[in-house]
Amino acid sequence: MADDSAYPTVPLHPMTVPADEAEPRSRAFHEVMARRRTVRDFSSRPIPDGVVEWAVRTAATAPSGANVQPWRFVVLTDAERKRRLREAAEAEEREFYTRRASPEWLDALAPLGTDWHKPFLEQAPAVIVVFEVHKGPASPRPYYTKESVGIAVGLLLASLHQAGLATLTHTPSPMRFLNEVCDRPPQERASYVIPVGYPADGAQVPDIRRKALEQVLVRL
Ligand code: IYR
Repeated sequence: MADDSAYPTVPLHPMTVPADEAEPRSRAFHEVMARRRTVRDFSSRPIPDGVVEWAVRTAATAPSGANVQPWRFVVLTDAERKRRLREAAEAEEREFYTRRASPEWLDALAPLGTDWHKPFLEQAPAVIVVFEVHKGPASPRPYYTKESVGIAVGLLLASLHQAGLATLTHTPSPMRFLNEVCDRPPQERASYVIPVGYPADGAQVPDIRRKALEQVLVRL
């Protein structure tokens, strides 16, 4: 096909999956992903070298509005830094659970058994804080920022999960304190705090179910 477009292009090297392998591969991927659970109880067992870096590389393959790639991933492993993170997050969360959250919101959270205590922020060997990068001295205006960063985080969680690591998508609110804890400039705005590690021995998770396909899929 002749390339007469007005912008530079390169050939696509598509994934080639034989048609008869597409469904079994999709099913196998589902079986891996369906075993992911949000974990709140972490072991101190170290994360093997390179896994977090590969997961961040994978996250950074996400599509983004105008290809601005408006994300920053800050990985905290230092004990003192994690202690500061926990202290600041617990102060916000105490406000949330005792004042800010509506009774309706607290009811919705009841099956998860969460409260303002966040020991996992120190127990997990690494905590990844994900920032949206907004317009600033060295960063262009992003588009569809929340969507772009959300997709990247989905890929991050999938990569860590397939490597055998557990994650928690934690959302302290408000998150401004994270700029100071993570030494980030004001155009960066934290949107996820993700402890990563192996689950503690005997870790328990809430007895909750995923919706069935018929509840989430509409075919027209
Ligand atoms: N940010 C609080 C509350 C919380 C909110 C939702 I929505 C959850 O799914 C879980 C927790 C916390 O992290 O405890």
